[in-house]
Amino acid sequence: MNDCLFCSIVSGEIPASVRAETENVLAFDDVNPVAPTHVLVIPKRHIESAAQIERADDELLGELFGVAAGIGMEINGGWRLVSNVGENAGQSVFHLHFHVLGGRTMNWPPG
Ligand code: DGP
Repeated sequence: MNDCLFCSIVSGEIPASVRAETENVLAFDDVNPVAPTHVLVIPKRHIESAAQIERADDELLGELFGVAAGIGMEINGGWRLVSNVGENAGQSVFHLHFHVLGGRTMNWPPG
């Protein structure tokens, strides 16, 4: 999609520190980390947010969660998986992404 930051990372137009890649999924370090490990896991195909996931995406979702869990399981002490949907939740990039966060104690409820 034109003008999408994460599509530009997928195409290589914008550089990123890639942590994992599969056929349909890319994982890279968040440019503004809020935890010692802060990796973004995205589908290479443009999907606006978790609200736009469809049943036809079941296999893609499995791939996304598989990559996220692979990163998370390397973090000692546990990890958190977050996807912000919409502006009130703090979504700032409108290309579906899961934050894998770990390496510090997390608070609940989140702010
Ligand atoms: P969210 O606010 O949930 O939509 O998360 C978007 C995240 O994307 C935010 O934590 C910062 C990150 N981000 C924004 N621009 C870039 C970029 O150019 N490169 C990388 N690696 N991450 C970015």
